[in-house]
Amino acid sequence: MKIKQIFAFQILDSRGNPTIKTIVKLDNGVSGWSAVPSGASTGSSEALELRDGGKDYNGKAVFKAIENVNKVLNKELVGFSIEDLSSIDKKMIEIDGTENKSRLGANAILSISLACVKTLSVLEKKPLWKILNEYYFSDFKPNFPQLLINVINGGAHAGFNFDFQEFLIIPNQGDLKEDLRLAVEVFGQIKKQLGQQGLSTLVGDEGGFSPNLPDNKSAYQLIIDSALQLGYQNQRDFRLGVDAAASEFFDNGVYKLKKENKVYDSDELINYYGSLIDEFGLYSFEDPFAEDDWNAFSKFTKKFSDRIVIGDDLFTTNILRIEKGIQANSANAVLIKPNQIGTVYETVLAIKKAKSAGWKTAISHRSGETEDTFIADLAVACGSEFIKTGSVCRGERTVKYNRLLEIYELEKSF
Ligand code: 2PG
Ligand code: MG
Repeated sequence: MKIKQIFAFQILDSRGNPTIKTIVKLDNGVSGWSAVPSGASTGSSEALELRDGGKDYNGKAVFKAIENVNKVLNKELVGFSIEDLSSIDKKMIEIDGTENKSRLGANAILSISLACVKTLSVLEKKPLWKILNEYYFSDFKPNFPQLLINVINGGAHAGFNFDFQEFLIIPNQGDLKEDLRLAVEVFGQIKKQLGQQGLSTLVGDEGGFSPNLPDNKSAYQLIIDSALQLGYQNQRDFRLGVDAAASEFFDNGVYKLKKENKVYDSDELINYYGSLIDEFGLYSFEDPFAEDDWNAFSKFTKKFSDRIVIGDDLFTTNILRIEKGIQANSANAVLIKPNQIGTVYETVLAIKKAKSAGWKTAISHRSGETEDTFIADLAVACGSEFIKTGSVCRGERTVKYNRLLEIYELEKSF
C-alpha cells in the first residue's frame, strides 16, 4: 500500500520542550503516528536534533524540522510502498546526504521512520513488535527484556544533585510482571523512607527521587535498605546499576565527583567503581567514563569482565563507533536509542552489530519523552536483554511499562 501523505506538527515532550509528532497516511486511509524523544546528556557523536534557535519556545521550537517533513520529505516519499520500510529510511538518508542528518534533522527523519513502521503494523493488523520481528529480526527470538529502572535521579536530570545520572535497580525475578512488581514496591518503600527522614520525595526528569543525601553511595544504601525492609535482598532478588553519564563530570582530563569532593583520573575512577562492586555488588555500568576515554573503557571491561559494561554516549547507536568498541573491547553492551542515529533501519543495524559480537543490548528512552511506546515493542521484537525506560512513575515512563505489560498479557510467552 502506498504512502499518500506525511504530516508533522509540533507537540510537547515530558519536559515541556517542543518535539515532533508525525502522521503517515496511506492510500486506503490507514494511518500511523510517532512522537520523537529528546536527550539532555547527549553524546557529541549523536545525529543532529534540529531546533530553530531564537527566542520562541526558549530557542527549542522544531518548526524547521517540521517543514522538512511536510514539504521536503513528504514530496519525496509520497507513492513509496509502506511494506518497503528500509527503502524509505535509505531514501531519507540519501536525501539528507550528511553524516549526522544535519540538513533535514534527525528528529524530522526519525519521526517518519517510526511512523512508517507503526503504520505498517496498523495496515497488517499485527502488533508492532511482530512487524519489527518479521521485517528486521527474523533470526531473533522475541523476548521480554530485563528492566533497568532508574529509581534515583541525578546528573543533568536532577540539577546535578548527584554526580551520577541514574541509580538503577535491576529486578531479578525472571518474569516481567514480577520484576515490575518488585520495582514498584521498592520505589514505594523508598518514598516512605524518605518521608520518614524528612527528605524530598519530588522526582526528577525520569521519575526517580532525588533526595539530598551526603554522597553517591548513600543512594545505593537507601535502595538496599528499602528493599530489605520488604524482604528483598540485593544480588538475589535484584541487582544494582549505574548510568554515570561520566562525560558530564569529566573536565580537563579528570573526573570531578563534587558530591564526594574528589577528583579522579581514569585509573582512580576504575578503583572507585571497584569499591561499588565490593560494597554493593554493582552489576551494570553505563558510560562509566567520558565518551572519548576509550582506553579507560577497555581497561575497565577487561578488569570487570563479569559485569555489564554499557556504552551510551560512547557509541551513540552508531555502527562505526560500535565496531571500534568491539575491536578495542571497550564494553560488552550497547545502549540503543533510535534518535541518536535517526532511522529505525540504522538502529536495527546497530543492534545486529552488537549482537554479532556477542554483546548485549539495552533499548532506551530519552530523558525528554513522549507517549510513544515504540521502544517497548522494539525491545521485545529483537529479544533485547534489557530495556531502560526510567522509573515506575511519570506517565511518559509508565506508558512504556504498560505497553510491555500489554504485550505480556496478550502473548504470555514466545
Ligand atoms: C541516558 C539517557 C536516558 P538522556 O543518558 O542514558 O536515560 O539520558 O536522554 O538525557 O541522554
Ligand atoms: Mg546514558
